[in-house]
Amino acid sequence: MMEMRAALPAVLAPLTAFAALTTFTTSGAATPAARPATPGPPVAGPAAPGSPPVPPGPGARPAPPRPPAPRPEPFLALGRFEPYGPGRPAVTYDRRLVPPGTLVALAAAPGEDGRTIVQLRVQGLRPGHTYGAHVHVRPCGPTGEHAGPHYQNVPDPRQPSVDPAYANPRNEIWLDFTTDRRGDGQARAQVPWRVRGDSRRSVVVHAQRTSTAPGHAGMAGPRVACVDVNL
Ligand SMILES: [Cu+2]
Repeated sequence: MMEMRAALPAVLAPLTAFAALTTFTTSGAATPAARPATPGPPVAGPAAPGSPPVPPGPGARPAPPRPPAPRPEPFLALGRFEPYGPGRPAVTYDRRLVPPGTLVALAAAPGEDGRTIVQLRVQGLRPGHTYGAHVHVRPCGPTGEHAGPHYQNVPDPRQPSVDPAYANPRNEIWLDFTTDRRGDGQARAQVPWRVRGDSRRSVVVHAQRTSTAPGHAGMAGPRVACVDVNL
């Protein structure tokens, strides 16, 4: 992922507004941004006037300071789609629709207000083509099926989920995009909830636009590429 620094400005340009919402690392590695430094223990100051210190009783211990709640971490990955290899964070399964070496940028921000924002940008895919894309429950693997089904905020009791009441862009994170004449495309999704549980997820790119029809909702054809994401 490190070799693409020269191309980063072009890939990142549309992410500027998104980046303004939060703080990202700009390293080439698909690692989450560093946590902000946690405050150290409070420093004892002088006692307030008129309040003499109360000596602790025998055996009494001061309550340990409560650790701050973990802050949601923003995520930014930049790289190239390549055929699957262990540890490779951006994988193509279809060289025709996602040629090896094409560029991808993926940003995700689990907002502290409970929202989740995900933004995807690609360069050099097939021109003038509409791709489906969604957050899936597991990371990328040797085949597209390894990513499992779509992540759903409210899980559909019937799987595979093709009911528009559950398989929709409000209960899932959809990132469909249509490429321009150069094969560049982008998508942004915002949902008013946070992804729960294991943070190792993926964005899977599909061959077609995502269907919303009953019995087909959420389906978008073969899985042609995958990018790991921490959400
Ligand atoms: Cu999908």
